[in-house]
Amino acid sequence: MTERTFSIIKPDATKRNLTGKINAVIEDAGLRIVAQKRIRMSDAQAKKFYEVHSERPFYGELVEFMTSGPVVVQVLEGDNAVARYREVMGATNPEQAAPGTIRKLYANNVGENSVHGSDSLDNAKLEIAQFFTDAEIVG
Ligand code: RTP
Ligand code: MG
Repeated sequence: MTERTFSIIKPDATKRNLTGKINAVIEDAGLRIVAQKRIRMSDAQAKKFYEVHSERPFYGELVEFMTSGPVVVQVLEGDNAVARYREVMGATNPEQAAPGTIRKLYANNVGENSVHGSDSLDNAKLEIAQFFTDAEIVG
């Protein structure tokens, strides 16, 4: 089934000028980038986005990291896009990520792990709506 998922290229990756290389992995995996913009996330945006992790010990560090530099927010479209992109990203910890995945190729560590991808179709819809209007998504 054709789906849309939400992606973020995180500050560790934009800092190292890896946007194009990450986009190549995404496109080579058969996902289409149907919306994309480079933004600086505000503290309020990052706190809201990661609200599910607000009780976790790494929450403060995570919000600080996500606001530490530019990010590229994206909408990806394709067959089973949510699960497919999770595969392409690899495990949260790059040491456990499979060869060829974005995190294996580029992530610094479990926190600075280069990309975010929605973990369910419902969350994808909520996350896309936090950053894009319908008119900004061109399928
Ligand atoms: P994401 O939400 O960014 O796509 O990553 P994920 O599903 O693979 O991992 P999740 O458990 O949702 O964690 C969200 C992000 O929090 C940071 N994190 N740091 N220091 C730590 O132990 C730790 N654990 C998670 C990572 O940036 C992770 O992607
Ligand atoms: Mg997650």
